[in-house]
Amino acid sequence: MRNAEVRKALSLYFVMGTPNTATNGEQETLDILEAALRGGITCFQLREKGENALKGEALVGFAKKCQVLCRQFHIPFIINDDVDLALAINADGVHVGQDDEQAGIVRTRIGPSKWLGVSTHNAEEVQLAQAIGADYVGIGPIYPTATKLDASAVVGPALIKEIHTAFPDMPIVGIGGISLANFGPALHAGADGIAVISSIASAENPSAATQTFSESIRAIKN
Ligand code: 3NM
Repeated sequence: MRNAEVRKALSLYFVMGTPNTATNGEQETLDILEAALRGGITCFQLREKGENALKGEALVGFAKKCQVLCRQFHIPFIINDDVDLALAINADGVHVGQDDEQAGIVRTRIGPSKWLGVSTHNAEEVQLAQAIGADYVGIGPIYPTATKLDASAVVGPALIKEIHTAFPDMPIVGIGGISLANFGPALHAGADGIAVISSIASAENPSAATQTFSESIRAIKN
């Protein structure tokens, strides 16, 4: 049940923080999130990272506003790499990378009911994520990305296929450089969905871009 719910939520997974918007502004970020929710995203991760990222009380207040929007649309609200924040506002889950707080410790801290996602780049990391009870893994970067400056080497859709074959029960989302022009191979390789930042956050019309993603993903999955 949970596995199926997670797989469904991974379909079109939008990731964003205020540094991913043109003005770095809270209202612009909320407007884009609302547009993406209207367009049909299936999960949202607040990833407030980088030089101009919100911190402290400002971050808590902003995260709550994002959470309210996600609740209106019945979409899971995940916090990137900040267990304290996720616990403080009772987010639906936490996502961590390999350089963040250790996933096993995060699982213990958040308990069994919140979702835990882990960014992975090879089979060994997926094995470990599975062992500590991750609900899904992110695999990337699928293509070159300018959004994450410290992204590791491009893995391509081939790694999704390898992981999907070796770990058939593990829900997978592909991330990194994914656009409307190139998202198909990740799904065909076995990913349950795609995660994007710039293809929605920097789109001329975020709602329309989301809608196009949503319809195209549905067409491939059905
Ligand atoms: N994680 P865009 S790539 C947040 O490879 C993130 O784990 C990655 O941004 C990974 O959709 C990435 O704009 C950036 O390429 C994704």
